[in-house]
Amino acid sequence: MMHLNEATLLNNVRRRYYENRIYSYVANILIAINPYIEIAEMYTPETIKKYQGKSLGQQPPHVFAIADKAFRDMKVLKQSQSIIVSGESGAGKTESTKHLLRYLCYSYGSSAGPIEQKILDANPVLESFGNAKTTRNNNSSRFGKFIEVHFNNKFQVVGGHISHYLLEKSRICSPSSEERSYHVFYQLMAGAPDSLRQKLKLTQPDDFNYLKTGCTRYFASPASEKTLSPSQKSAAHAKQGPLKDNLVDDVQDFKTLDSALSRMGISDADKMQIYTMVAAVLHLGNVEFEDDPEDTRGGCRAKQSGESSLAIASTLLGIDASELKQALTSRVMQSSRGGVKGTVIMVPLKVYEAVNARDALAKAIYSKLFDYIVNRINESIPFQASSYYIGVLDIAGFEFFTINSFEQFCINYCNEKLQQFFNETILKFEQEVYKREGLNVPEITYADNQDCIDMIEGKTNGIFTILDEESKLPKPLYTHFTSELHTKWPNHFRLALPRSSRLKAHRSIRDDEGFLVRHFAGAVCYQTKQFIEKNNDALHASLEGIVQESSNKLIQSLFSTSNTLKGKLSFISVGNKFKTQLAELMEKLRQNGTNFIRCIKPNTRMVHQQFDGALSLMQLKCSGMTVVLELMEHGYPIRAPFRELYSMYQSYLPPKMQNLSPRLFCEAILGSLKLHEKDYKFGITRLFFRPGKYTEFDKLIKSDPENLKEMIKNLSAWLV
Ligand code: AD9
Ligand code: MG
Repeated sequence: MMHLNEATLLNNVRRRYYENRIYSYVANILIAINPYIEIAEMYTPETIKKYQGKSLGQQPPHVFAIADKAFRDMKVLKQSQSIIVSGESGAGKTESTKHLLRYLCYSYGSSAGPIEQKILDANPVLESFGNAKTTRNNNSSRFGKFIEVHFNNKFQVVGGHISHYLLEKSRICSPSSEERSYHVFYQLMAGAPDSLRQKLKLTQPDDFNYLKTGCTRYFASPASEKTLSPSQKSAAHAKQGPLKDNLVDDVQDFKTLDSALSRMGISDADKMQIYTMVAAVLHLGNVEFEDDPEDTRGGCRAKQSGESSLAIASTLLGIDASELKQALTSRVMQSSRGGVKGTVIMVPLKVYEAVNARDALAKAIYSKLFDYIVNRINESIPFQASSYYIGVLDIAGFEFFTINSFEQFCINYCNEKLQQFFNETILKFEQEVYKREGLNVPEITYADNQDCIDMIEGKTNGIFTILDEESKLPKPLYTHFTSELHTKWPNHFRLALPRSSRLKAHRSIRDDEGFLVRHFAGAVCYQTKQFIEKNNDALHASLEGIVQESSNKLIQSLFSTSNTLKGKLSFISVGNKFKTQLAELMEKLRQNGTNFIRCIKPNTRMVHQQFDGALSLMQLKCSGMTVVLELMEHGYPIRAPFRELYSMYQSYLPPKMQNLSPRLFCEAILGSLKLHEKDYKFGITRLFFRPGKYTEFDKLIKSDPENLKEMIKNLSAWLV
């Protein structure tokens, strides 16, 4: 491109997108536009072969080219590599990740084939338990992951490792009306054999409180619909017919899940335990509560109508039904007077407290099950023989919705860190190119976001710390937390009150109900209402106690490692855990070589061949691409190897002048044109131009015959 700026970049990717050329490069960064259609020839084994061992640019831009670059860099530099895939929900991160893994396993697998199969099998398993239909994506990952493919010293795949981040828990108990809970719930109901469904007492999604707030339809392909039983079919059609998505099909996906689990070495008995936990969560959700008129202290009791669900849930969880009932409707506390521990007392819970306890238990079971599954996957792909690895990061991009809560806060914090890393890396890369090419260019600087990161993660007054401190108070209040925040960060550029004048959508938020953060990608207003609950992962002690004593071995082991102190109200901070995980991840990223893929969603309707310019530009901005452009603007953004320029312009010169070496050819031309010396620089292998100057150069030669004549005259003199 002759000019490199926001407008030309947008226009270029748009034109390419309409020609089904969904991949483009800016420097070494791959931009991938979601085509929303299978472009089959793009991912065939033949295409994979074309990219093997080729350097970037030898073949058209492709996600495979990035995978191969990472592999070659690992081999040559003897350094592990990361591929950071980012983009908003539905932009194509997970699909790109799958293509990367397939490429690596297919191209550089060892003779121990089953290992690669297991690495690839991890995907359907993770997607069953961690993906859901949302309004933005029918197969949306509700967790972040870093998948490492490990290689031995002969650079063959020997194993893998998955780290996962921030599974969205609110979805387990209350998916919103257009969305679904995690796929596995529907897959079990639509695809499990009758005997299994009977054993787990699973009927239809509509029969379960945790599913019926959301969209209860199955995903079905025309083929799989035939295998649904009549009752499932009528459930599926009850609202608006089965959901259609080429890539998601609940009946088929259950089969895929089940066989992937088996191939991973998970026994039938273990699989049964896993499915049992999933069903238990649903039955638990059907236990409802009402005020207990006989309780003088205003407590509640489980509703009669939910008795059978309570019985089923306790059987599945391996705990006694009456103990479960008691733990859900009351909490054990130890009175203490003057520091001396007194008697244990039972405090009855109000209806809303019992509901919270039930939901907390369901969330804890499901999220620990998810941890367990990731562990089992990791056990099946050990990597003792590893020398290096290529890690692929698939994590949500910057988010701002009408209402933003703790989840968005965590993900945007993560994106601040990744953005900082991106800037550092790209800047370093640019400067390395200049150095390698022997250009004497002064240091380039860029807008730093360290102040925003400090405000969020700082040890003493960081937002996470203030939140944790609030949670440790006897009566934590989100309004108090919010005021504390504003008191501790007065007049800070990054933090503001959510004034209605600033953000129309937040008119309903009072000053003590929220805060506004000016992130690198824009200002986001956070509603703090659920920050305290969402930041606390602990169960109350009585509940923790009974699950730890479950007769079900899996449940027992899932809860045994918990750091809850018996008999004490404990607090496990989600924010703090994420902060630590992220620090570990950043450490890995800093040690590795880095490659970036920016995924762009061309429209919100999830359709083929429709490019919304404003939407796409916004994403290019949020992914830091425009910062890259700015960065390059300060340097020499347009560069071309001498031999390339030679072949492009050779024909404009008289034949006797054409047999110069490419470098001499370039020097001769530049020397005879009237370009300012500041506008270009000669590197060792290529010519660098200041922004806009290449166009001038091109025009001088091509579109002005007088100029060309003059140049040739000068050139003759120059050559003499
Ligand atoms: V989320 O943050 O997990 O909600 P992702 O992961 O960014 O999101 P995903 O990869 O799941 O998005 O892509 C969304 C959908 O776009 C897929 O289900 C496909 O239907 C479609 N897609 C994405 N990339 C491609 C592609 N390269 N070719 C064809 C694609 N379809
Ligand atoms: Mg995804």
